[in-house]
Amino acid sequence: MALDTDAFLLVDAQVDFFPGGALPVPDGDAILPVVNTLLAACHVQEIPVIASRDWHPPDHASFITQGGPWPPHCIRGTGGADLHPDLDLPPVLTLVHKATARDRDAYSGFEGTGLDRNLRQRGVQKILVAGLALDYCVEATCRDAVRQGFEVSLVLPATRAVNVEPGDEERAVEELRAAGVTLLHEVPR
Ligand code: VGL
Ligand code: ZN
Repeated sequence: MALDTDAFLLVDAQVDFFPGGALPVPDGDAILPVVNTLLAACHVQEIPVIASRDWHPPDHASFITQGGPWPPHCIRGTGGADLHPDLDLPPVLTLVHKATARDRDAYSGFEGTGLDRNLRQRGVQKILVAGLALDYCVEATCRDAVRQGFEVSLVLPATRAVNVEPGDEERAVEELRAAGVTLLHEVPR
């Protein structure tokens, strides 16, 4: 089976969100081979790849040091904000930077990035989504994509949840299903 999509959106697959990083998603490493399989299929089928990056200033409002909920992570320009080095990224990659302003957080890759316009300009209707973290930025990005009128499929083996509270993952999956996101339990290829 070929990938039935117009674009692949890889959400925040950054060093800080993998085990050993500043805000590690448990078992996050498990997505790497799956995402690489998807990237290979995109290459063969000439499907555009967009990667979002959480891209915070050093004193971002979401950091514990500023009274926010998260340990400092994905500080713009640092190694922790890089995409994971084991990703087989394509030579042409569209990067989207979000949550770049000090005073406000943004979980969705559509928030203040122009991603919506970028996708529409390319005639994209269907989006395939993967990345970290399922219960935060992946969820928010999928919801916004649906809201903007895109057909959204989420590749479950290519995402993992932080699970700050037990059950967050199940809640996120159920809410995405209810929002109209197609949940793929296997890697389409
Ligand atoms: C994220 C928490 C804080 C994410 C970003 O990418 O899911 N989570 N910043
Ligand atoms: Zn963040």
